Amino acid sequence: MKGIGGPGAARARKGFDWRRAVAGICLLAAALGCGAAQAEDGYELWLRYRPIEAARADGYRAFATQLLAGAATPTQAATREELQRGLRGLLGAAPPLAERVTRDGALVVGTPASSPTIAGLRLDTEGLGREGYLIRSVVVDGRKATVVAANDDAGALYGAFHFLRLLQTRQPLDRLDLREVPRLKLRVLNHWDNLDRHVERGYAGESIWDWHKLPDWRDPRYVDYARANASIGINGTVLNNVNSNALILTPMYLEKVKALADVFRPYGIRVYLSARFSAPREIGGLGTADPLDPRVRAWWKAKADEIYRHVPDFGGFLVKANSEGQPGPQDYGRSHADGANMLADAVAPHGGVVMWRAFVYSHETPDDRAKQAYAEFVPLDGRFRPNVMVQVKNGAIDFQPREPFHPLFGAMPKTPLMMEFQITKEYLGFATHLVYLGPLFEETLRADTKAKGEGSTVARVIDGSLHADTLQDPLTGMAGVANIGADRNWSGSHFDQANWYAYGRLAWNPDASSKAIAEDWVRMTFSNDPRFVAPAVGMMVASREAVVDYMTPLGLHHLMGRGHHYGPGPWVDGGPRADWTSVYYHRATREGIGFDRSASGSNAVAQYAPAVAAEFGDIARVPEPFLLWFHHVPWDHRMRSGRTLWHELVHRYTRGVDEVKKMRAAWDGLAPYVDAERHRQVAAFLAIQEKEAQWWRDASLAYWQSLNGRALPPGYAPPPKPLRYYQSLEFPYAPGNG
Ligand code: GCV
Repeated sequence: MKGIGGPGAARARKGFDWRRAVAGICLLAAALGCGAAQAEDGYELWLRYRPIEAARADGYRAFATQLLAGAATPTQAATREELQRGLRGLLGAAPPLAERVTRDGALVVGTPASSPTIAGLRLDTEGLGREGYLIRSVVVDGRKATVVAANDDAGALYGAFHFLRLLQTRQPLDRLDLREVPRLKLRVLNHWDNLDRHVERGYAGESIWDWHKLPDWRDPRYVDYARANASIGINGTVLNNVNSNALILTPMYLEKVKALADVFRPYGIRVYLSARFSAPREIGGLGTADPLDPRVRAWWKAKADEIYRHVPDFGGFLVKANSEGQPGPQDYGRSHADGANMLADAVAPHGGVVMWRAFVYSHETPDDRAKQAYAEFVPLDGRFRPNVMVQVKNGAIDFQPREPFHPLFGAMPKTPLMMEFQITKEYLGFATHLVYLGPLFEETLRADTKAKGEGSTVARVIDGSLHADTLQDPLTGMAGVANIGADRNWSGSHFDQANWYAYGRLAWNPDASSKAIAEDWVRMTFSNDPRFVAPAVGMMVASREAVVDYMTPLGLHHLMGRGHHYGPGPWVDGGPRADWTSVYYHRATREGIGFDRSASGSNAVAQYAPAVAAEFGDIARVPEPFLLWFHHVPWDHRMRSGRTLWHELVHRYTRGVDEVKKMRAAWDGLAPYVDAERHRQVAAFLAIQEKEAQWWRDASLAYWQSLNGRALPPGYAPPPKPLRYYQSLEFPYAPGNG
């Protein structure tokens, strides 16, 4: 591809030369100092649309000399408005609107129905569905043009955002031939937001949903939320916490839900609700919520009808049932399938779906917690209605810094499985630690379940292609537990915005590269200067491994403070449930450490396909990052590095802290390329991260030493404080607690 300043760039135009005028305005702006990096608070996310540097802007203007985009529907209007806003910001002025291509360099956006120009081009839009799009360099009536074409307004909206991204990331525009179709149908955010605006596991302030003022006050921020989501292809949002309150289903709240749905609709975003299974009792006046009771079924059907009267395109229900104390069908001796199917029948006439979570475990079940979801759900394979998806967390425990993929992936060939990732960093340093989750998401999606031989990746399970023989045209989807709150920068920190962004891009294409996504995000959010881009992306890509090292190296897991999950707590023991303690998971003794999930232990490995089970179950073959997840290992066990396990653990904890030090130094060097306001906050948060990484290392090592009685290998600094100091720390007001 050629650069952006192609032959069209320098072509003189007849009449008023708006490009020249714009260039003049930009020069004036630069002279007035507007070109300098100005303080930014992060509100604009990756949709900043800052002026393209003068040397390149003319080249880009040559590809937006006119804008042909309808506004006959709310989605078309939103698309056109976004293009005008984006091009105005990037190029200094929005191109004039036109009905026909009369100049070289027109930008034509729409569908064959909305645009006669697009209809006339007879592009091959087959297979694009409702949401796919093409971006092509074409010739219209002898004039060069760029067309963003789709079958439906939603696809054109996504294409418009993609076109803007090409400019934002400084891509060439002169020979475009892009074709994009989302691989997953439902790309959904899960807000764990309560009606009192507390966000469970939220680290970005209170909920953005101002329930009290809704429906009359619709905060303009809701539109920006919708724009940001649409820009990365997110097409659904579950408004309330899975630990749900039945009040959300009452008429007063449905009015509020309707108000939000009306704001989001033009951006292709459907609203869903977390349903409390016991709602028929709590707000319905029934004495039971038994899913097989005809009165209960009738109540849910009537409730669904009522919801659809408010929100005709309501997406459906998300349900957490019989998990962590939530009500569910098992309270009545019924199965998860009975519960899910009852709700599915209620929403089916309206085209709704049910996302039924597989995050179930009970401390009354004596078996390894990691095995319980599989044990409950695999026998139900094939027993769910077609409009039910079983929503499965990426790993079998709970969003740890590293987990092997959940054994349910690949094990339910007759049931659509939906991925659930956690974007908010409950176990990864809350908002202050810079941890880019793209590599974590990518690692799970690329993991090979081997359910049908090599190449049976998790991505192929969730996109439906792996089980195409047993599931025809299934629902497909991905859910991300949102990290969005009322904080001005949305996510609690500037770099946490990248996790929202990466989630959306990977939900669109689960095979995308997390590194390439990071690069796009860095360019859009901060700067295209290569002196900034490469080091910033480098920090992001390294950050996930760093947090694994300083929190839970080599397959350790669930070692954080009790309840709030802030900071190290490997000593956590006792309390109401063994499976909410750390000692349950690490099983460290004087002799060794780790959870034996091999055949000699809980045999959780047997839940994986035989080839994977053989690998995970063999201490000589298990990938070292999962060693202590699957095996109880003597401290003197020889690692592939030649170190003993104890030495390797000390090495990795220390390496994690060192990596954060490197991240800090790298960020310090990036000050010239970032506005001072954002630079200062990231630097301050990195300082917190370094302090807390050190704390994780020191507290963990002090605790392991108290069990194994070993000194640190030579050259490693001992923990500066005694174990009792770390154990004495308490954080009753740590944010996000449930
Ligand atoms: C919404 C973990 C979290 C809980 C969360 C639960 C879930 O246990 O700590 O806050 O509850 O997962 O995913 O349902």
